[in-house]
Amino acid sequence: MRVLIRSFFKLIRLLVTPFLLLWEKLGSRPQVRREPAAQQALDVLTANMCLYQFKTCPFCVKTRIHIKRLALNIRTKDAQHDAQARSELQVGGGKVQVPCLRIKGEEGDVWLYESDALIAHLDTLAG
Ligand SMILES: N[C@@H](CCC(=O)N[C@@H](CS)C(=O)NCC(=O)O)C(=O)O
Repeated sequence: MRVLIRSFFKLIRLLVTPFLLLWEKLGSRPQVRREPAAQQALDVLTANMCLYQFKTCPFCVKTRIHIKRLALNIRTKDAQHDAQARSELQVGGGKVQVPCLRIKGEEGDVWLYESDALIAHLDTLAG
């Protein structure tokens, strides 16, 4: 029974994946254009950030689209297939839940979970 349920969800995921990726492709155009100096200043801030994510997680797709719309340059790590990234997230953040934004700071890193909170944080950052 368990195998059947697992296979069912795997099938659903397989069917939904192309639509998720299409949604990301179509929705990812930058909607912000900054003066080079302003973009550079933001790039300095976002250089300390890293988004831990899964390629086909809908919450991650939503977050990646938002990041691209805000024209933010934030590195991503695949916590699904990259064992090291997964371990960093588990150890540093305390749980494997994506998306999670790691913000490196002098007094330690902040691990920001929950896509809505993360998006709100990035909106504030981008002005
Ligand atoms: N409320 C969370 C939901 C995030 C969530 O459910 N993420 C799933 C992937 S879609 C997850 O991290 N699952 C952990 C796992 O599969 O190991 C958000 O908006 O970020």
